[in-house]
Amino acid sequence: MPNPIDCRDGLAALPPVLLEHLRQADEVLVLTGAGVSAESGIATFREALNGLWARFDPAQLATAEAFVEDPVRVWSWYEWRRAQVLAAQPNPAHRALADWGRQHGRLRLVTQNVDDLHERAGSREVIHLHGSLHAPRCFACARPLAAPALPESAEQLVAPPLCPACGGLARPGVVWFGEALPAEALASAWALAERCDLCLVVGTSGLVQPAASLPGVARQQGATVVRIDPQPAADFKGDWQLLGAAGMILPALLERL
Ligand code: BV8
Repeated sequence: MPNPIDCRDGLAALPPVLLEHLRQADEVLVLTGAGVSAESGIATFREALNGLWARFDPAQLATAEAFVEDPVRVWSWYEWRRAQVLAAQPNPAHRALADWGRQHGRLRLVTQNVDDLHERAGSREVIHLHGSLHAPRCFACARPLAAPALPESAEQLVAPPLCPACGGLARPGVVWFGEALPAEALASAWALAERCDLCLVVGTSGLVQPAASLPGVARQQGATVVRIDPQPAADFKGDWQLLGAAGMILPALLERL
């Protein structure tokens, strides 16, 4: 694997052969993580805990067990995150991916994120592997529920609303650790990884399975795998690592295609 390419000051160091791969790609899979929303002011998953939440580990809050143990704490954490997303705007990374999708036609976006910033930037048919902050459902009967009005203060503890049909507690419409991913979303993402010829991995630490296996599936069948992140990944098994912020690199790449 070639050394990471420092793109923090622009793409001058980009090898022409990489640009050719990007220009010639027939079918593009883009896998995004929390880093693509970082420049919209949304704390990444492993930073998603400041202020009131600083003393919690996200993986301890993002579980059904944590919700059963303390529904108010878990629901309040998600409402705090949902308020952040509603107050945020898509950033140049989201917009560049939406533009690329419109121009290319055979680019599919698979995200681990639970925000709707890709859609608000104009991306279509986004595959959400880990659900959405905007789609609560009943914890007991799984009926979809309307998202309630947000609490006054971003750090206010609020109780989850009750399901009008069965009286169960509302839960966030996200996939918690230990829960299965939506079967259709995972199957679509897997099929894309098995047939794409370019896989862009943007803003993810690659720690969470099964999403983290998708780039390896793409590489296995011969796709070119390009990672975009300010931090290099020592265990990255793809072809190119571009070091820098997605909000700078993606628009600059798009200009060169
Ligand atoms: C499953 C939704 C099986 C919730 C998330 C023991 C028990 C059970 C399961 C397991 C276990 N051990 C392992 C597992 C599997 C487990 C797992 O992978 N655990 C990990 C921690 C080891 N996976 C699961 O549990 C999955 N389910 O396996 O089910 C099953 C099967 C059948 C039937 C029943 C069960 C479910 C995983 C989904 C968990 N839910 N999110 C919520 O959001 O609260 S995952 C959560 O972390 C996020 O959604 C995100 O998807 C994921 C990874 O985070 P990242 O997006 O990568 O964010 P992170 O902060 O880590 O990194 C940000 C990156 O951005 C960094 O690299 C940073 O440098 C970069 N960055 C920063 N700024 C920028 C930038 N990049 C570009 N530009 C910038 N400006």
